[in-house]
Amino acid sequence: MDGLGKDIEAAAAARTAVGVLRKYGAGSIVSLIKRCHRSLMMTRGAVMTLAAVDLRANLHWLGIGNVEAVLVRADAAAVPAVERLRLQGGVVGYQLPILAERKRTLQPGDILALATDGIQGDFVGELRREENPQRMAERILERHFKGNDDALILVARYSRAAHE
Ligand SMILES: [Mn+2]
Repeated sequence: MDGLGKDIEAAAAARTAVGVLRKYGAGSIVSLIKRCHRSLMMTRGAVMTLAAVDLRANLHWLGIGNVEAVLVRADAAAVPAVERLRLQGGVVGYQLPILAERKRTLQPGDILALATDGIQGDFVGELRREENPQRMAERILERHFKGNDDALILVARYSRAAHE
């Protein structure tokens, strides 16, 4: 998530959303966005992208605004092998579209990266299939941090389904 603006009000909006997610984190991502929306109405609002993986290896995501989500498939021959996940317009706490959760089925080794707009958008090339996710995140922050905004990058690799 990224609170609107770059000051203490932006931080307050983001913190409010964090509190909602901590409290209701087990809920569906649609319900979480709605809860955040209600709680953030008294703040400046935030953009946010939520992603959850269920026990059937399905990645569910919902993004309002411009927190980017990129899925890199372990299988380089997959079509598409790299996908920028679709986001919806709006601001949580101000204006929500009709929420449409989306879904992809993951394979072991697939990589998901989430990045706020403090990271330049051309970081996808840094996502390498064989590398440690922490190292990828650190390198992206080093090379693609714009420097005029706060930034967050999260890189995760899906290992295997829980029932295996
Ligand atoms: Mn930002």
